[in-house]
Amino acid sequence: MSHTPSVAAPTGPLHTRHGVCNLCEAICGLTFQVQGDGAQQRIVGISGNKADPLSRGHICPKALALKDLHEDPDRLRQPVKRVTVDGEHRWQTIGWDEAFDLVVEGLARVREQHGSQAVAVYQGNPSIHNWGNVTHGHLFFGQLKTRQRYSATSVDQLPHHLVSHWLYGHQLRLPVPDIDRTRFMLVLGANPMASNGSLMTAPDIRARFKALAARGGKLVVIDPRKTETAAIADEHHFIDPGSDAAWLLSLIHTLFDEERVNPGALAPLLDQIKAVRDAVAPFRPETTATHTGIDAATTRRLARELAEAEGGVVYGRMGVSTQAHGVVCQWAIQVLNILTGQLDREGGALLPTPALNLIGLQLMGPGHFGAWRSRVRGAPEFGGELPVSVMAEEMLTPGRGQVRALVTSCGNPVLSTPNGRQLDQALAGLDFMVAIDFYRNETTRHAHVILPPTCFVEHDHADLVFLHLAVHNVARYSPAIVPPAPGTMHDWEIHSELARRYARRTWALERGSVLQRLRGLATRGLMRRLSPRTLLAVGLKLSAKAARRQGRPALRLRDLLAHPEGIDLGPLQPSLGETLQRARRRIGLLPLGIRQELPHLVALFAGAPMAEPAPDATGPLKLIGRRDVRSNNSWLHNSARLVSGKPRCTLWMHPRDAAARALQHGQAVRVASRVGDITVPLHLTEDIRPGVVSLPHGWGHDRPGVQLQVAQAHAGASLNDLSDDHLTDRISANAAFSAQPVTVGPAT
Ligand SMILES: Nc1nc2c(c(=O)[nH]1)N[C@H]1C(S)=C(S)[C@@H](COP(=O)(O)OP(=O)(O)OC[C@H]3O[C@@H](n4cnc5c(=O)[nH]c(N)nc54)[C@H](O)[C@@H]3O)O[C@H]1N2
Ligand SMILES: Nc1nc2c(c(=O)[nH]1)N[C@H]1C(S)=C(S)[C@@H](COP(=O)(O)OP(=O)(O)OC[C@H]3O[C@@H](n4cnc5c(=O)[nH]c(N)nc54)[C@H](O)[C@@H]3O)O[C@H]1N2
Ligand code: SF4
Ligand SMILES: [Mo]
Repeated sequence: MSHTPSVAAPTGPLHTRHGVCNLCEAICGLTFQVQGDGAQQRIVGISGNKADPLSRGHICPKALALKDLHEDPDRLRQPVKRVTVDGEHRWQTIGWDEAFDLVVEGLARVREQHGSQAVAVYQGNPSIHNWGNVTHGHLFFGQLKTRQRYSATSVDQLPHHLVSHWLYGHQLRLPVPDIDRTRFMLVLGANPMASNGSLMTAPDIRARFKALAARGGKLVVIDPRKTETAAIADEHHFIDPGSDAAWLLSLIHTLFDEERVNPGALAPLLDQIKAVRDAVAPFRPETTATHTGIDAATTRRLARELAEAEGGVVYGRMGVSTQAHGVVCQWAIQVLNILTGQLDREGGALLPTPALNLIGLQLMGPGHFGAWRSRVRGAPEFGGELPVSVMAEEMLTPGRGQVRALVTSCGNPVLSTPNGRQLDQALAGLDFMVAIDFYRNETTRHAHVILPPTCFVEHDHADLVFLHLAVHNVARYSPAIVPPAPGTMHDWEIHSELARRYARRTWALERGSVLQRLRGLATRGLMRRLSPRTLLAVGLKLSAKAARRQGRPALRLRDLLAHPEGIDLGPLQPSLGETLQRARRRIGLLPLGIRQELPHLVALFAGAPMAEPAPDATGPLKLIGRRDVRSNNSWLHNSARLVSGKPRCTLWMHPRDAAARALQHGQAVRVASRVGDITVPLHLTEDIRPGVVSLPHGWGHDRPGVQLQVAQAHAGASLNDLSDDHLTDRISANAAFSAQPVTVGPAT
C-alpha cells in the first residue's frame, strides 16, 4: 500500500476556523483554513492565531502534523481485531458493536477467573491533552476496580505532584514561573526551547525569554548539555547528571550560611525552617562542587542572585524529575522559592487561577502516597497509581494477583517506559489486551482489539488541566475543525459505551448493596449522556462564586463560544497564601519522606570529594535524554514532514570520550546497559559534558506488526530498550532516566 493521503483534492468554499493545537502543553491558538462542505471538508492551511491571548500567534512545525494525522492512511478509523492464522497475526476490521462485545467479554472473563487485580490500565500522555479522556475516562476505568493502574505520570512529573501534595496539600497546586514578569530565572533539567515548556504552559517561549532579557532580567541554565535553551541564556553551567539534589541543597545551605532567608508574605504559614537549616548543614557548596561540577563561588553567587531578585524563580523539569533523587530535587526547588520569598509573589512562582478549577470543584483529589504497594517489588502508589517501572514484572511474575489483561489508552509504553523489551515480552504473554488508540504502534500491536477514537481536529476541545499551569490566565473553548468521518467515535463516547456494557456484564460481580449498585448505574447512565461540552457548561456555572470572590468575571459557555480565540483573564496573581489560610493549612517545610532520605544524600554527596575521571577513561558513561522540536514523544514520526532531513536518533558524545574509545563521528555504535543494547549513529559535539551521552526517546519503530509506514522507514532505536526498570527515584519510584550507566563501543 502506498502512503498517500486518503482525501481527494480540495474543492468548494473556503472556511476560516479557530482552534488550538493540543499536541504539547503550550496549547497554541491556531487558525485553520478548511475547504469544502459536509464530509468532504479538508484542512488546507494552519497558522498561528495572533488574537490568542496566550500564544499570540505562535506555532511550531508540529502543528502541521494535525493535518497529517487527520489524513494519515495508517490511522485507524474502524475497530480492528487480531486473529491468528497459521501462527501468523492478521488484523481484521470489525464493527463497533462486535468490538465492544469482544472487549467487555475478554475483560470480564479474566476478572471472573483471576479477580479484578488481574486487569491493569495504562493511560498515556494524551489522556490529559484530550479533554474527553479527562471528563469520561474514569467512568470505565473506575469500574474495573483494580489497583493495577499506571500512567505516563511515573515516567515524568510524579515528583512534582508528590511534593505539592506534601507542601501545599494538593497534587495539582503546582506553582509556575511568572515568566512574563520575572527578573531572574534559574532553569534546571528543562529545555523549553525544544519542548515548548512543561508544567509551565508558555507558548512562544523564545519571545518570553527575549522580553526577560529586554527588561534587564537574567536566565541561567543548569544542564549536562548545552541545550537550545542554554544557547540563549545569560549563563549555562554543565552539571554532572543526577547530582542536582546536592547542588540545590548547597543553594539552600548558602541562604542560611549567608543569612539570606527571607520568606516574605508566606512567613506566618511556615513550619520547620530550623529543621531545614540543620538538614542542609552538611551540603557546603565547597563540599558538593566535586560531585556536581559547579564551583562553590558560582553556587554561592547564584543563591544570592535568587535571594536578591525583585521577582525571581527556580524552575526544574524532566531532567531533575526523572532521576534517582527526583523528589528531593523538586522539594528543594520549592524550598528555595519559599525561603527567598519568591513563592506566591509577582515575578516569582505563582498558582494560575483557571476559570474552571479542578481543585476548587473537587474534581481532582489532593493525592495520597503509599496507601498500598505493588505486589512484586513493593513500590508505593501515588494518587491511586503504581509506578509504571513495575508494570512488566507484575505481568511476568506468577502468583496470586498476577496481571493477565491490560487496557491502554493514549499510550505507547513499549517505547516510553523503562526496559521496553521486557514489557514487549510481557504484553505478548497476556490473556487479553485492548487499546484505545488510532495507531497500531509498538504497544497496541499486542492488543486483541483496538478501538480507534477520532483525532484532534475532529472533536471540540477545552483545556481542563493545562490552564492550571499556564503563565497567563485565559479561558478557551474550540469547536471541532472538521466533522468526524461517518461511523467514528470520540474517546469520551468509547469510554461511555464501555462503561455501560461492562456494568451490565459484570453486574453479578459487583459488591455493595443493590441500592448502591443501582446508584452507580444511574450515575454512569447520566454521565454518558453528558458530553464534555455540557460538563464544561455546568463546571463554569459552579465556578461562578469562586470567580467573583477572586474578582474575575463569572464566565458562561456562551462567552467562550463568542470568543473562539480565547478570553484574556489577566496575569497571574498571588493566591496560594490566601488559599492555604482559607483551608487552615500550614506549610511543613521538611516532610518525613525528605527527612528520612537526606542521610543517604549526605553519604553520597557530602563526604569525601569524588576522584576526577582520567581524560582517557573508557568506563561507563552517563546516559541522558533529549527532545527535538519536531518530535512528540513516540507518536508523530508517521508525519513525513516531521521526520525528513538527517536522522535525529543519534548518540551525542563529547570528542574526548570518543577519542578515548577510538570512535569517529558518524559511525554506528553499540550502546549497552544492564537491560539491553541498541545500535545508533554517533554524533560528536562539545555541547555535552564529558562523561555524558545523550539519546532522544520515542524511536525504535522497526518492530514487526506495526502499521506506521513513514515511521518504519525512519525507525531509529528505542532509548528505553536501554533504560533500566530498576533505576527509579528512591522515594516515589518514578523512572530515573538520567545518569543511567551505559558502555559505548563500535557496532559489530
Ligand atoms: N527515556 C525516556 N523515556 C521517556 C521520556 C524521556 O524523556 N526519556 N519522556 C516521558 C514522558 S515525559 C512522557 S509524557 C511519556 C509519554 O509516553 P506515552 O504516553 O506512553 O506515549 P506517547 O508517545 O505520548 O504515545 C501517545 C499515544 O497516544 C495516541 N493518541 C494520541 N492522541 C490520542 C487521543 O486523542 N486519543 C487516544 N485514545 N489516543 C491518542 C497516539 O497514537 C500514541 O499511540 O514518555 C516518557 N518516556
Ligand atoms: N518537541 C517536543 N516537545 C515536547 C515533547 C517532545 O517529545 N517533543 N514532550 C512533551 C512532554 S510529554 C514533556 S513532559 C515535556 C518535557 O519538557 P522538558 O523537561 O523541558 O524537556 P526535556 O527536553 O526532556 O528537558 C530535559 C532537560 O534535562 C536535561 N537533563 C538530563 N539529565 C539531567 C540532570 O541530571 N540534571 C540536569 N540539570 N539536567 C538534566 C536534558 O539535557 C534536557 O535538556 O516536553 C513536552 N514537549
Ligand atoms: S508549541 Fe507546537 S506542538 Fe506545542 S501546542 Fe504549539 S503548535 Fe502545538
Ligand atoms: Mo511528559
